[in-house]
Amino acid sequence: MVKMVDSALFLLFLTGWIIGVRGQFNVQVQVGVEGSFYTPGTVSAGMNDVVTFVFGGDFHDVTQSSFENPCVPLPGGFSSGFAGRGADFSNPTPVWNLQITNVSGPLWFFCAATEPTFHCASGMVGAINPPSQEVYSSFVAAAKNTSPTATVAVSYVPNGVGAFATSSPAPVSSSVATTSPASSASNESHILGPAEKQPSQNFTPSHPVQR
Ligand SMILES: *[C@@H]1O[C@H](CO)[C@@H](O)[C@H](O)[C@H]1NC(C)=O
Ligand SMILES: *[C@@H]1O[C@H](CO)[C@@H](O)[C@H](O)[C@H]1NC(C)=O
Ligand SMILES: [Cu+2]
Repeated sequence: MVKMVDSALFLLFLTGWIIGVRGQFNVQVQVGVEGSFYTPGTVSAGMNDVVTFVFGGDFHDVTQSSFENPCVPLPGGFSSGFAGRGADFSNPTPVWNLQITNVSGPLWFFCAATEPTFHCASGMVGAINPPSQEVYSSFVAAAKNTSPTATVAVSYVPNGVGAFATSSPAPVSSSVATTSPASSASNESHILGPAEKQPSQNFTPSHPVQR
C-alpha cells in the first residue's frame, strides 16, 4: 500500500510537471504482452484517474462485465473493441485511456478474444478497485468456469458504468506535442492528455502502479 501511494505520488508529480495539471493519476495495464493476460490484473484508481491499457500483444479486448458474470458484457458497459499489434507484433502499439468516474465499487472487465480459445475462460480478466485480492481470485475462478468455446461479440463502446473513454485504442504518436490518436474523429478536449503524452519509458512493464 505504501509502495502504491509512493508510485502514485511520483506519477502525479510527473504528469503535473508535463502538462501543468494536478489531481489526476495515470495507471497502466499491459494487455496481452505476457501471454493472454492483463498485467497487472488489478489496479487501484481514484476519482477521475485514467487507466491506460497498452495493447502490446496480439489482438485482445477490454470489455466491462460484472462480478456475477465475468465473461458476459455488462449492460451499458464499456468496451475497447479488439486492438493489438497483430499476430507477428509488427504494428504500432495501440493504447486506450479509460477515465474512472465512480470509485464507490469495483469495475470488472474481460477479454473477448477467442483464438485459440475464449480468453476470458482462460483467465484473461481484470479489475479496477476490487474489494480484495480474495474477491478478485474468486472472480478469476468464475471466469475459468466459462466454456472455452464461448464467443462474445464486442465492439467499441466508449461509455461504461463508472468509466468512460473518448476515443478507441490507437497508437500514440512518437512526437510528444499535441497529437491525438489517429482514429479520433472529433475535437475532443484533451482531458486524457497525460496518458497520451506519457514518455515511452512509462510503457515498460517495470513501473506500473499495482497492488
Ligand atoms: C457508483 O457505484 C456504486 C456501486 O458500484 C453504485 O451503487 C452507485 O450508484 C454509483 N454511483 C453513480 C453516481 O453512478
Ligand atoms: C474541429 O475544429 C475545427 C477547427 O478547429 C472545426 O472547423 C471543426 O468543425 C471541428 N470539428 C468538430 C467535430 O468539432
Ligand atoms: Cu485476450
